[in-house]
Amino acid sequence: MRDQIRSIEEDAIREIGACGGGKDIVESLRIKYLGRKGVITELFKKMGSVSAEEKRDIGGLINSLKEKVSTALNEKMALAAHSAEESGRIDVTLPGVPGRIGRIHPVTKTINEISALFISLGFRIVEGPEMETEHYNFETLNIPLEHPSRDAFDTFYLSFEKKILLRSHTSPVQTRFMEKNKPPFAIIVPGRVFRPDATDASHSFMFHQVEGLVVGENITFADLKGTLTTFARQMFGKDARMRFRPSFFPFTEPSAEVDISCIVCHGKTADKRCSMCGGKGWLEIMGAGMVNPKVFEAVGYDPVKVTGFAFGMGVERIAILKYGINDIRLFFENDVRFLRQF
Ligand code: 2NL
Repeated sequence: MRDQIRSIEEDAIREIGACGGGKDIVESLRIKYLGRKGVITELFKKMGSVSAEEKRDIGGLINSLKEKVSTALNEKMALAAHSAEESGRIDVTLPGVPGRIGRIHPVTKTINEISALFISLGFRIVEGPEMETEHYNFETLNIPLEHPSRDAFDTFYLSFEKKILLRSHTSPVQTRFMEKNKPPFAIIVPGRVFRPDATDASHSFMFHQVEGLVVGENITFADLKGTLTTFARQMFGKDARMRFRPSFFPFTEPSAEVDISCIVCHGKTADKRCSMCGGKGWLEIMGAGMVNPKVFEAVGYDPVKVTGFAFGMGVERIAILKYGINDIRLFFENDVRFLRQF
């Protein structure tokens, strides 16, 4: 009896599995196995001749067989109901459903665009570690321990004892580069940076920077203005006007904030209702300056022989201005309704 149950199970599962037909054929299999005179129904009838002590076990085996066959038949029936043959409603000449294709993240896209532009001006791309030492993140950049500007950068320590932290700017990649290379050179350094800022529409504890550095003999502020003007006009439109405002960074002297004329109102009417600049007429796009001689000394360059200019921009800020985005958090929420617009 046990052997018979096992062999019926094998036959039934094989036969149902191999069945590729429509509802009628599946129904005929159901009658064959579970119908009033079906194979499994017949097994139940044989229970009368089973000894009293075997009845429980054998009964259980047949019930479980019935269960399995019935499940397999139901699945086949569901498939058959949907099959083209059965419904006759599928037009096989219709085009297929296209697969969903991923796309480049707007931050990556903006980094790629900025990089391509600087490459066309002769710059090389350099990258470096996101985990930094205090020495490279601060000391080589003329940000000593007691300097007030260190507060804005004093950032995520991975080990306070070992003085290792998440970099607050990509500048340390540039001082590392200077230690290993001789001028002249022009490099840009894109990458992720971390700062202890409270999150809101315009701040994030993690964002991306592109910094740039040009070092050689007789590099002047005129080179800085020419290079950054070329960059800004290609990025935001050839009619953009430039403004260089005096500013302060510990690693540059003199330093400047770089503005472009508003890309929405063009700064001509200074309309307070302008959605972009609010009537200021200008948009800040980056910070820049001539490399501070102290930085050159820290990496072993002679500041009498070489000069250079440097700049740094926030990638999200550039993308926000270029695409008219109103909240930096959108970049990091991974909502495809936002991401697929770029
Ligand atoms: C900003 C301002 C700036 C630099 C970054 C730099 C790097 C070296 C030497 C001197 Cl190795 N300067 N970088 C210079 C001026 C401004 O960034 O607001 N960034 C978001």
